[in-house]
Amino acid sequence: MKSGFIAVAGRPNVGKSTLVNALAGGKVAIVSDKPQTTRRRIFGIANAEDSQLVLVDLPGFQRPLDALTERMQRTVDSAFEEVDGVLFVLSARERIGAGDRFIAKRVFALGVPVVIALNKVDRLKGGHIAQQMTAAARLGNFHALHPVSAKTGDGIGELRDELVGLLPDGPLYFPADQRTDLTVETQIAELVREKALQLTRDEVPHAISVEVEELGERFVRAHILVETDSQKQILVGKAGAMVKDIGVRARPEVEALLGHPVFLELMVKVRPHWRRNDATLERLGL
Ligand SMILES: Nc1nc2c(ncn2[C@@H]2O[C@H](COP(=O)(O)OP(=O)(O)OP(=O)(O)O)[C@@H](O)[C@H]2O)c(=O)[nH]1
Ligand SMILES: [Mg+2]
Repeated sequence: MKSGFIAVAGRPNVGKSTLVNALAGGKVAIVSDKPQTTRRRIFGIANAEDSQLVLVDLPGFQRPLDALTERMQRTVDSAFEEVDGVLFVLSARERIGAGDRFIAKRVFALGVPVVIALNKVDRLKGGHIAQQMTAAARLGNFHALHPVSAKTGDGIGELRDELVGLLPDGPLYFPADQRTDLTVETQIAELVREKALQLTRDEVPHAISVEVEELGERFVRAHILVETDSQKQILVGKAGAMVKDIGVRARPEVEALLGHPVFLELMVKVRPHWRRNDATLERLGL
């Protein structure tokens, strides 16, 4: 049995979580077009007959702005301590630049193999991909470089085989049918947050957090936390239209996760400055 842990590093929004989902063969991490979607460490587990590849999905590298982003960056730093390799994700759709070089400095100094995934190659011309691969190759002494599309699945099988090849002989760290380490409550909270992120923009997505208050047989109650009254108005929407829409979008996925129908009750609450409040962050598991 080959088993071990691969940390997934990269700038915000390059597609780390989408890639983890593709590699794990199912949704473990939420995804959005807003940067800083991932706030906590999430294991995405790719099980096979003779291997268990644990992908450590992480927040993107960033300059900390408040207690939340400080904790997020600490999560990234500490995740590098005991891994068998790093999957360094780049976006082929953006200039490979200073932000990527900053991360490269960290990951290439860890002393473990670094596999580069040049993501989002779908719909890009061959010449452009080749150029980006050349730029990516300059970042450091990589073990392998794979152009992939987490969205279409292009190159994912090859990348998974490459990563499994880095794993030492080891035990099963998780039951072979488990795909993530998140609790059911956290998975539900994340699904609700994903839908709220899809429907909001500017500063609002960053001010949203979700907490499951009650998980019953056929009933889930969750709070959508925001920081100000005006954010609350946005999330509630005209005559409750927005919060209703979030519920309509989240419920099928919550039901798929639980395996049965549920009544999903969502309430929007103001929790001033929750991003700066260590006690609240602790409670939210961040
Ligand atoms: N075209 C294209 N879009 C992609 C691909 N992979 C991810 N995306 C999009 O890129 C955006 C960011 O994806 P995420 O997976 O949330 O990115 P992330 O790196 O985890 O972002 P953070 O958690 O915020 O650091 C989403 O809109 C995805 O749909 C891809 O292969 N091709
Ligand atoms: Mg993410």
